[in-house]
Amino acid sequence: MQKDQQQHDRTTTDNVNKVDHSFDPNEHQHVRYNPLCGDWVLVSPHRTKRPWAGQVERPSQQDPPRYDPANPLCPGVPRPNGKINPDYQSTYVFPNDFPALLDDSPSPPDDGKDDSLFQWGAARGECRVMCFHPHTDITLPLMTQAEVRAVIDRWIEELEDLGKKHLWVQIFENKGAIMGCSNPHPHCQIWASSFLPNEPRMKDHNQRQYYLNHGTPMLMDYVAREMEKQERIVVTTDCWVALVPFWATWPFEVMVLPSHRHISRMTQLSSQERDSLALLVKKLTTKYDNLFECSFPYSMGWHGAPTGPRLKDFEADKYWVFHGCYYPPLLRSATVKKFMVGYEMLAQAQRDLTPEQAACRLRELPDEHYKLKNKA
Ligand code: H2U
Repeated sequence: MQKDQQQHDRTTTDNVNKVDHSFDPNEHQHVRYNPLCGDWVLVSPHRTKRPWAGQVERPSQQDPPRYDPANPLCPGVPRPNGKINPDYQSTYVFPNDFPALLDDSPSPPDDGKDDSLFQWGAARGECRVMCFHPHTDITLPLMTQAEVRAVIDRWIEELEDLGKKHLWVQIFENKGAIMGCSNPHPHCQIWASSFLPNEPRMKDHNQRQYYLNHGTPMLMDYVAREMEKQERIVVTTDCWVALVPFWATWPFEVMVLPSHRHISRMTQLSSQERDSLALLVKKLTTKYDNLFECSFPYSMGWHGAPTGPRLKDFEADKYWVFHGCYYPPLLRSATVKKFMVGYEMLAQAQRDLTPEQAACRLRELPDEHYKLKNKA
C-alpha cells in the first residue's frame, strides 16, 4: 500500500515536469521503479567520475589450502559439536549447528494479535549448511559444469524435502569475507521457515497484483521485453538469461530468469534446464571473477512460488516466476565496494553506473576464467 502511494507521488511529481528531449539515461539523473519489490532507485550516472578517498578493503587473500583438518566444512573433519563429516566426494548437507530457526520453539502468546503497534508471531523452521565440493580451494566458476549441476540437483532435493512442510525455503550463498561469509570452503545455507520473509512477501504481493491486472506473469513479460531490447543482457544459455535488471540497486546486480518457458519453482526444472542453468551459473560467476580479477564476493539466492501449505496454491503457480538474485558489493575494483549507507538508509537506494553500463562491462568479459588463462 505504502509503495503504491509512493508510485502515485512519483507520478504526481512527474506531471509537473516538462519532458526534456535532451535526456540521456547514461548521463542524466533519474529514478527507476522496481515492480517486483515496489521500490524506486535513484540513478546518477554523472557521478561515475567522482574521486574516492574513503575506505579501501584489503585485497583478497591467497587461495585457502585444498584441505584443512581444522576446517569444520571439510570432509572427514569433526565439527565443534563432535559430529564428524563423512568423506564426501560431491555435495554435502548437514543441519546448521548454530541455527537461527528451530522447529520446536515455544510461540509468543496470542494476546497482542490485534494490537497494531505490538505485533508478533510464531517463527519456526530449520537451517542447513550445504557444501558444494570437497575441495576448499574451489569456487563455482572453477568447478566443472557437471559439478555445478550436482549443486543444482542438491538444491532441488533440499527444496523438495524442506518445502513439503515449510512455507518458505531460502537457499542463499554468502561469498567472500566482505559479505560476512564465515568459511572459505564453497558452501551455501538453506533456511526454511513457517513464515514468508519480507522480500518474498513483497514479490508475492506485486506479482499477484500484476497478474490480476494483466493476466500474464510479470517476470515472463519482463524477460520477453529484455530479450527484445538486448540492453541489459549479460549471458544466455538455451533456457536461461542473466541480466542486470532495469531497476538494479547494487552496481553489478544480476537477475537470472527462465527465457524459454514459464517456471514457477526450481523443483520444476527438467534435466536439460538443470544443465543449462549450471552452464549459466558457471559463465556468470566466471565473468564476475574476471571483472576485477578476484574471487568476486556476493550474496545470491533463489526465489520461487512459496511451498509447504502453499504447494497447492495453483494461483501462485500462475503468477510466480522462478528467478535467481545476485547482489555483489564491489563497485570499482577488488577493494572498493558500494556502501548502502546515508541516503540509501534514510531515503532510497542510489547508484552511479547505469544498469546498461554494468551489463555491457560484464557481457564483454571473457568466458574463460582469468586464473585458467594465466595458467595456460
Ligand atoms: P556462512 O559462511 O554464510 O556464515 O555459513 C556458514 C554456516 O555454517 C554458518 O551458518 C555453520 C554456521 O552456523 N556452521 C556449522 O553449522 N557448523 C560448524 O561447525 C561451522 C559452521
